[in-house]
Amino acid sequence: MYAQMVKSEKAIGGPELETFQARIDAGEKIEPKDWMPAGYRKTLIRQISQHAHSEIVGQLPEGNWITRAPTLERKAILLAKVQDEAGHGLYLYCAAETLGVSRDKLTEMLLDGRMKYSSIFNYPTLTWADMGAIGWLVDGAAIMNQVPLQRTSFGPYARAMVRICKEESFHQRQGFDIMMKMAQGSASQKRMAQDALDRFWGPSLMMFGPPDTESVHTEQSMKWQIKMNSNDELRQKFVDQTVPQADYLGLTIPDENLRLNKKTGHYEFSEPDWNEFFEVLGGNGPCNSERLAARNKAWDDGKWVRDGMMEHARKKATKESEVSE
Ligand code: BYC
Repeated sequence: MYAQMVKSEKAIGGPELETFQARIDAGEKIEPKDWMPAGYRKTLIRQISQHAHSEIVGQLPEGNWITRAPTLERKAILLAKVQDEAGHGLYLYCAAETLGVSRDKLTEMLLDGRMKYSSIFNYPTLTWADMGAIGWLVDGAAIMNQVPLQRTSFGPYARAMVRICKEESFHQRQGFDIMMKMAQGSASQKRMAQDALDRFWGPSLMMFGPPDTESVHTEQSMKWQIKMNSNDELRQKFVDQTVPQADYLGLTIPDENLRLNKKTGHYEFSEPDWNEFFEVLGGNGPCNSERLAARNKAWDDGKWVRDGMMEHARKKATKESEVSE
């Protein structure tokens, strides 16, 4: 359906499409009221809302550890981080709404499983070291993907990304700080840190999406500058950045094939388990049903608040219209 839509627009071509592409190639921002191809709008809605949903669902694995943080300071930091993720979700839903879709509709599509969120959040957080691994690796991967998106062609998305990236870099540092503390701690703390790295390494590589050869959207999205890099380019950058950090921590990346290719200056590494990735995308990851159940419960439990707010707004509007008459 998506491919068909894009194809028919290409077939139609025409001056509008050419002018649109020329604006993008010249680095101009596309704003919500500007003309845009239906496929561009649809791709943005899909990507921005998948990103927004990821921020919201992403609160769950870390939220799981707020009550069990080892110190008051760590608890305050984790609480602030999880709140930041909620804020990121809100900026992104607002950016998506400028494209003519309502936040309620997007939420409905997340809750009934029609829309995706990042695969990474379907893995459990088993120990406190996982808070370190998530900050270091998951936020690290997110930054790698999102820094270039500050230059994406759609204005509201690019602007939302500026603030998100600032906060994500704080998140990444707090994760690295936890890992450093654990890696330099007792033998059992170091084991916990290594175990968290072992479990989160593969899923973090999967965050960048399938290999370029299997990516459905990359080619068109890069042409429209909705994506600035391909999945494999960003995955490579992430590995190149992260391996020296693991060395610094004294931890071992769980990949026997990992080696620096001196000629290219890049690390060679094993592909993650792509069968597992597609299983997780299909709803069969370790925590998919738990995550969706938690979001559905939150939505149902919040109904009385939404109803109360709507009623309050309705009464206020009625009163104001009576006064103005
Ligand atoms: N998980 O053609 P492709 C965060 C889907 S970080 C789930 O390459 P695209 C956070 C893809 O949607 C995470 N689904 O797609 C961090 C497509 O399916 P549909 C969020 C995935 O869109 C820390 C299909 O596979 N970040 O929020 O060109 C704390 C084919 O893939 C995944 C973003 O969303 C995945 N890992 O590229 C808290 C960044 N990978 O839609 C929160 C913005 C692929 O056709 N998004 N799929 O049914 C992007 O940059 C791109 O959407 C992706 C995928 C790189 C993720």
